[in-house]
Amino acid sequence: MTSPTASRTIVVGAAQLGPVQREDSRESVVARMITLLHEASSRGCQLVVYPELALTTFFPRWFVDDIGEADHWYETSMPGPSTQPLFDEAKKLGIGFSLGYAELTDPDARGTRHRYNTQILVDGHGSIVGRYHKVHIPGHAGHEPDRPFQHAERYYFEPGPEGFGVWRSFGGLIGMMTCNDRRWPESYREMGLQGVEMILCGYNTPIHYVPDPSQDILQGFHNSLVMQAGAYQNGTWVVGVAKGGVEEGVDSLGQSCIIAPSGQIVAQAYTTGDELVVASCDLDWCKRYKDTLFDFDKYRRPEVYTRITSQRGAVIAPENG
Ligand code: CDT
Repeated sequence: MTSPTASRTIVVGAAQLGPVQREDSRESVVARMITLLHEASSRGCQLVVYPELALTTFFPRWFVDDIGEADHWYETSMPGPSTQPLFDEAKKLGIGFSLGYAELTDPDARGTRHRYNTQILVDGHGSIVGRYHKVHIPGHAGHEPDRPFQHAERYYFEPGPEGFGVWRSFGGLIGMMTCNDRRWPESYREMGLQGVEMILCGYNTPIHYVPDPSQDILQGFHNSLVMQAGAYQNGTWVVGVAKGGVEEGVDSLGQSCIIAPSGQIVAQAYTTGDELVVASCDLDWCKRYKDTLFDFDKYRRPEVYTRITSQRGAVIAPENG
């Protein structure tokens, strides 16, 4: 693997946000984000990572019959009027950032406007250098009135068609994924196969999992389990950033954390509110795993992994004999 030549250490801040209520304006959220940005600057951060759908409440918890009624939750430009101050302040401080938001695109060649759960990467000069559209969209597409709250992401967002990218930025190879993506090994491996050295992941995870409440007490365990495994198995840093706390009556997991390529958590949030978690991340640490136990070129066997891309659901093995 060839490495970029710039500094190999990134001081990164995981900027966890506490709840954003339905009535909270984007301007008030951006003000909170700028407060965290100033703290990040005083603690030497070069890159700050904000959660999924950072600018608004997690609106897929409500269903509307006409999706047009939900347009106000989406951004039609980035930066837009309410996010410009964040871009301006970050540029002034020379800090890059990653931000999750709901995107409503301009019409494409067929006149279709797309709705994506989007995450962007902005460099220290205020330029958007990477845009990612969430691939694994969880939850349901129709109204399920018996639930205590909806998780209608499959109604509000289409899955990103581009897959997982990795961008040369901040002196390294940076990838993005969003929330549910972190539970799927394919997300990490797609980026691992592009040499990723740091994956940025925002999330909103309700503690109550409606289809199977027995999983509720395991939410924190599963959160760290998947990100620690993904980091180790691909020799990459992972920065997981929550919107936590009780938002519109729904209790959401905090536990934002920064994970080393060894799989060890090196820093973790201890509140469920606005909190900055900082770590100094040596990207060369990735090589200890990428060049040894997880030397993909030497040890992987893609010729026997054909089901992974040819098949979606499980095809149960036939009975013996
Ligand atoms: N936002 C998001 O992707 N949340 C999911 C909740 C899954 S339950 C429908 C997550 O994986 O945390």
